[in-house]
Amino acid sequence: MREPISRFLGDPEAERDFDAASVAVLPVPHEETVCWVGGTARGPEAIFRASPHLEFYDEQLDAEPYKIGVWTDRPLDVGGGAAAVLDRIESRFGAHMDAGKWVLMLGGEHSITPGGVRAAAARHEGLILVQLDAHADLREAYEGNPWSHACAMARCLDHVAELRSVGIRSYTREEADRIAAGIPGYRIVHAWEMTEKKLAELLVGIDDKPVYITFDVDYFDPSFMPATGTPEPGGGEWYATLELLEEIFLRSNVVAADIVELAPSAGLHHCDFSAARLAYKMIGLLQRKR
Ligand SMILES: [Mn+2]
Repeated sequence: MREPISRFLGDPEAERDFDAASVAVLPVPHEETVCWVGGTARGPEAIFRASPHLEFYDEQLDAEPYKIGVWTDRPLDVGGGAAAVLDRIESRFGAHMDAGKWVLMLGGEHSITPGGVRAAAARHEGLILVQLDAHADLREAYEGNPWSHACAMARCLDHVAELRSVGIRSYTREEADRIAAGIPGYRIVHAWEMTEKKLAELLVGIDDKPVYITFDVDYFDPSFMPATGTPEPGGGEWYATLELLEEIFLRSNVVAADIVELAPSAGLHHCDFSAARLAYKMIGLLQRKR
């Protein structure tokens, strides 16, 4: 049994201490309301374990993103129920933002996102939430629980001015009715309509605005990312996704992000590696913007 790796990028030389770091990685191994296949509590650890095997040079960006300074927090205490966890996330996330850090939260299930969004929205007027996901997550409650991952975006809408959702390909009649009735500030690009034109429409009005990116890995096609609780066919592809992220980072002011719903599975270590690569790509895009 190998020792657990509790840091993103692992190698201490690839990190700086808290004061010198620009990025704070916040692991939140929260898993409570999963519907089918579990394992997201082990997501942060799996990403950490894969991350030292990344090439620290990014060949597309011609840069070494770790040089921005990446510090990893201790895993957040996820005891005491969802509401308590969200309060704890908001507090820790907010403290890192107040210390001038760009926060990257690693889940855990998607229900953690409202905690980070609350912290970011309190500090950035007019925050726009960009959601990459297979699921709309707009239920008011799921099995009586308003804090379920199936309600994550409904809870975020209480705090953000706008929500832009992309890659969506699964939701309920209730959510469809809600979308059809019109949600203020909401734009959706379904997975089957991810054309250049539609994606351009998705990003109208983001220029220079504060943005929080929530990245549910089930956004990706399950042929590429099978290690997630509810893998929906017909999802996003790697390079097109990087282009979309690049556009968002270049045009807006991305103030924080999260990557959620990785459910590490034996034999699918490429998924852990891909999630680590995604995290490192985001840090690289942040570094280039700065
Ligand atoms: Mn999802």
